[in-house]
Amino acid sequence: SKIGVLGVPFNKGQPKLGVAKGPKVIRDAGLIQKLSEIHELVDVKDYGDVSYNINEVKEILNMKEYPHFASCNLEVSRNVEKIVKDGRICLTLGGDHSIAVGTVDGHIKAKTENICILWIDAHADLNTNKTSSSGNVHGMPMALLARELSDYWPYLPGMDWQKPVISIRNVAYIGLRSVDSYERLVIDRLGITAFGMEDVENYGINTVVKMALDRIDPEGRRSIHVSYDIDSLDSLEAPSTGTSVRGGLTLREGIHIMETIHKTGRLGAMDLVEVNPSIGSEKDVNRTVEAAVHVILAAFGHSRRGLLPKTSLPL
Ligand code: DIR
Ligand code: MN
Ligand code: MN
Ligand code: MN
Repeated sequence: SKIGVLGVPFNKGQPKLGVAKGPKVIRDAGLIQKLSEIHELVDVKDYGDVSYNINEVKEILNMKEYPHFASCNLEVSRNVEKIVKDGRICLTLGGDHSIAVGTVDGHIKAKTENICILWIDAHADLNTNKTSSSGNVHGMPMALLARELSDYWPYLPGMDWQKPVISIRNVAYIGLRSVDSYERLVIDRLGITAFGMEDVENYGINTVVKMALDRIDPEGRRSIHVSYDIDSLDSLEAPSTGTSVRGGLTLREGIHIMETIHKTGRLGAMDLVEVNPSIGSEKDVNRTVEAAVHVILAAFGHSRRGLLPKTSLPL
């Protein structure tokens, strides 16, 4: 398979600056080399980091750093669209989760709308500027992407390129355990497919992923976008992230999700966001980055069963 890696060192969707160093620490852990070693057929190209010029658009009430958010995501969308059109699965390294507006938009533009989204997160990221109590844009990307929520937004200058064409029926959550009250209302009213930690306990992770895929892509012909917030994992597995919540997915469950997605053969794009190396001890950071790398390698076909040797030994 062909992979394109894109870094987005963006931190303005939330207040903790270190998340901009996510792409660097994940690359420094040897990601590109490890991807290319999964098996002979993997072809990895690193497209480097996104940079952007700030467009002077007006501020939006209760959306902190809105002009940066709008400007950066336009560049993210252009880059992801190009990488997917190059015939590669686009792996975007964040940065905070607000960059998923651009990654999903770019994926949609490259695949002419025929996509579905698996949002792996402790949080629903489904606030609008009216419901958010923090004003942090990383808590809003899913609400910006969903067609059914477009009437709840004011006009957003500098975001005309972003069309909310994805239906919330083609979106599923896994890992939820910190959902704000208006987010809960939206999930219930719109009947969004949302598997919280209690569902992982009730059904097990294998059944949860299968049920999620069955809901968002019943015919098995959509390009799958996985937006993976590292805070979906338990705080013990991924301590170095801005809004960690205890009682989350184990790394085994996190890997299992991506192995299952890999087996569909329809992964189109993946985001790995919210790794913040400025949080916690050196040991915490290494543990978090290692977890991120494991999850990514599983997505691109690394097998825990091991591979047979390439050449046969004269045994
Ligand atoms: C909260 C936290 N729901 C907010 N969201 C986070 O600020 O809107 N998302 N941490 O990742
Ligand atoms: Mn998130
Ligand atoms: Mn989160
Ligand atoms: Mn977060």
